[in-house]
Amino acid sequence: MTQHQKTMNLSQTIAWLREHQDVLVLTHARPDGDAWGSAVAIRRLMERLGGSARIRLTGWLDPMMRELFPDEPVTFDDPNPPEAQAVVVVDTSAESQLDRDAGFCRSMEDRLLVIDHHAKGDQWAQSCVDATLPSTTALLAKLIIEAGLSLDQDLAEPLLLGLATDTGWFRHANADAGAFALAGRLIEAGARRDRLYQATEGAQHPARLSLMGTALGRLEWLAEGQIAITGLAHDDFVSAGAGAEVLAGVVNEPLSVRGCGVSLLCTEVTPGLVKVSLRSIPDEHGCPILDVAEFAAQFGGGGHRMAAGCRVPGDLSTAMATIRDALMATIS
Ligand SMILES: [Mn+2]
Repeated sequence: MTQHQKTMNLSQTIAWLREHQDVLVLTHARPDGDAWGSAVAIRRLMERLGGSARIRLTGWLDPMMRELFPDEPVTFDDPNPPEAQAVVVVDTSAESQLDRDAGFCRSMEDRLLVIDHHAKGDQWAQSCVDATLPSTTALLAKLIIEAGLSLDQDLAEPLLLGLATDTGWFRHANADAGAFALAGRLIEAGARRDRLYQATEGAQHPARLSLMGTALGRLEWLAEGQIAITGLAHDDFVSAGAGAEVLAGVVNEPLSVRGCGVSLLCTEVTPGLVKVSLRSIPDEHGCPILDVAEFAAQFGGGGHRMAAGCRVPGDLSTAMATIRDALMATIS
């Protein structure tokens, strides 16, 4: 993973999009609200620019999120290798997050464009990355405006989905003045925030509460309560009858405790492989006590300063011991 050096500006990116037809839109495996919103928005943008695009997803997409845009042409977990004249990858530039499409993307690199807002990722021949923005959809909004298109409901709604979910519905530190200004513009353009909120926050799986209860019951506090860590083992998921997809946002819960600045949630969905989600919030000086993206990079992961992820091999207790040791070594 390397820091992005130079990327295409908005007008170069629009020019690239205008030049390419029959575009396949990819995003990271198990798309979240920003990934799905970005995929829908770029597909609709391509259509406005006179091209055509279709979306290919891998992993799992929340059915409620799918239902927000039910008419979008999407292939899901298609085992056949994709075919396309050109490719746009949204909301990630990390090869590892592209799962089994990573090799395909490298083979298409001369006809591939990455549009992303993550500070760390892999280098690509063509990319438009702005890590100062709270969501990939915020970058797409800039592109749409740059292209001289008006924001209408069809474009604004998927854009607001990504902006709202990546900012934790405007609660996280990345919900800056620009995020609120863009939200106002999108709502003015017809984006229905109540519909988006209901689909993302008001439609949880019952297993979420039982897994969350187990995870919160096991919370460990490190560094005098500044760091919270907990985990769920493979057996926990088996008995709950659900996977980690029902746990979105649960990692943030310990951050509601006074003095807690970092939270880690370890999940062993696949036996012997533990996925770690990391979150941090700024202290009184505006700095997180731990740059979680930097920490996750030790394990080949990545993300933002305040939200990151990585994978650690081993069963839950082995992986958590590894993480605990690394945490203590990092903050001491
Ligand atoms: Mn994002």
